[in-house]
Amino acid sequence: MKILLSSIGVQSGTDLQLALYYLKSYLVKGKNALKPLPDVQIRIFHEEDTVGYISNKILKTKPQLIGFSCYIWNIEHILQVCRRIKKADPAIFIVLGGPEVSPRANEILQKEKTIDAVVRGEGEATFAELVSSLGQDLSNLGQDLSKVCGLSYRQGKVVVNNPGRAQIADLAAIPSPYLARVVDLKDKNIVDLPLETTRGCSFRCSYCYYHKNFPRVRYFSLSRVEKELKLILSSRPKEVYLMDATFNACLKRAKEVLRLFIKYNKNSSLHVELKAELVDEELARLLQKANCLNIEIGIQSTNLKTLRAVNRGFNREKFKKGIRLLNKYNIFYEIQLIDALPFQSYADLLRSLDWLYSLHPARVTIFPLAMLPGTTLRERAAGYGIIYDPRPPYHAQKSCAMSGSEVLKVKSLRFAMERLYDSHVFQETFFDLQSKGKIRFSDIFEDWVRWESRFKRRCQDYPVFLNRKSPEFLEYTCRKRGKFNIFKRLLPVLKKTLADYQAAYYS
Ligand code: B12
Ligand code: SF4
Repeated sequence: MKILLSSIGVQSGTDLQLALYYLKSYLVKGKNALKPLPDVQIRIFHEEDTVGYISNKILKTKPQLIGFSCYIWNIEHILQVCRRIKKADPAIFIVLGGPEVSPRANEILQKEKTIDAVVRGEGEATFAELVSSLGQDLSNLGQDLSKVCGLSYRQGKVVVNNPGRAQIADLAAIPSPYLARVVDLKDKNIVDLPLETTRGCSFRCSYCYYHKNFPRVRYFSLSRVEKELKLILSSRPKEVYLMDATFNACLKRAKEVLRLFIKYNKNSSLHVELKAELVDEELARLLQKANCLNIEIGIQSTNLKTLRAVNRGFNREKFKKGIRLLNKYNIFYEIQLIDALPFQSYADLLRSLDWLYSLHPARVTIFPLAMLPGTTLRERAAGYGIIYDPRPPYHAQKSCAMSGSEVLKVKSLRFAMERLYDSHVFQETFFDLQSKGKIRFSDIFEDWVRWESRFKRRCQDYPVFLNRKSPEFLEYTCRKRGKFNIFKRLLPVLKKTLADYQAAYYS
């Protein structure tokens, strides 16, 4: 059978969609490989590619079955491509899989007559059984698919949802796409490489879907991880992106993986998601040595009522200690908050910012709350007064605690954080305003949001324009807070930073 596995990537994402390579490895390599071997190609598109372009490219490969990997960022685009493809060639069997469609399988099959089946949850075994049930050249099409656990499909006008499938007990059953040479590491278009060292999450955050797809934590053996790292690092990718939910959930293992990374690293950087509370001195040192340049730390909120409502733990003192250690080793990381979570008011967000910036973080950002299909929070949305866009990315528009205009204001706040902190031009002045002028960080941001709203200019060099205007903002906030003497004290420092910045970037 001729199979095409495809997806549409997101600009900020990885060049390689790991899910598709796992599916292919499982079909054609290892002990579960199908006989006779199907012809499996992988083709990944970009978000800027048009529906026409993608459909034409796919149709040219003359597939009999297409499997699309679906996420919040590509589902709408993929459904349009499916409609175009099915219109051009109704004989092609189209299967969807991925975290966006797993919880929506029934709804999608009801609405989209172009989709023949949806694989729910972990894909490798279900997809292989589906392909094998359909038979060589789709010769068994119309056969009974009711035995394929984890599959939803249309039989005539009825949508059938088969029982779910238990997760693969031993991850060794899935051949590594790297070690099995399914990934072409010489491909110059692949500059960053994704890798799973574990699958699943033991936490149960109510806004998250990942733990629903993979409820139990399973580990790939360390010897396999070592072989994978040795191989992929020898191809000198720019970055290795670990897909593990909380990389340091098991501290001992995280350190072992870092040691392996350090051992084989030639010149790559590492990307991980961490829990700050679980960072100790040795981990921080290893992260630095491993050239870990991209660390995501989800805190989501510092409001205990909010955290309880979304089923997340938080230990303020341990968090502070973890951040101090990352700072001590000069490691770059991003602390992530989410805006309209249950009980989280705009004022709560500002309080969180006051506390987080007092830790001198590398970077803080606020994400919009996405009410993901299949999550507990989405089921309970009404109870928290959360109104959200029914279309992806399902952003919350308001809640009992945060009004619609406050949700919109968070966007401006996020921009203020970028300009006043992340860009570094104002960072020193920002800390001085707080320590010498006794102005709260959150008041500085609030003043900036009001001050910035007067400018109509939104051209490409707007950030440069705002940098130039930053002394005016300093005066504005100092006057507003009755601290004009502080303005006079801080102005020379800001002017010098601006001059240095301009010299560095425009000389
Ligand atoms: C890497 C990543 C990203 C990358 C991009 C991904 C990429 N490859 O380029 C970045 C950082 C950009 C990103 C961003 C976001 N992400 Co993200 N991300 C991930 C992450 C960590 C890894 C995805 C992955 O490859 N996993 C490994 C593969 C093997 O697992 P899988 O994708 O689930 O695939 C398995 C099954 O789903 C199934 N399957 C998948 N595809 C197919 C196809 C077929 C045909 C079949 C049969 C089966 C099948 O089989 C696979 C193997 O078992 C996941 C969490 C996770 N660890 O999975 C979240 C995740 C995908 N992200 C999520 C979200 C919500 C986001 C954001 C909205 C978060 C935000 N803060 O704003 C943004 C959106 C970006 C945007 N611009 O719209 C959600 C998606 C939920 C959904 N409905 O799609 C996830 C699941 C995390 C979560 N909390 O629930 N993300
Ligand atoms: S948000 Fe992260 S820690 Fe929480 S359940 Fe999802 S993957 Fe696990």
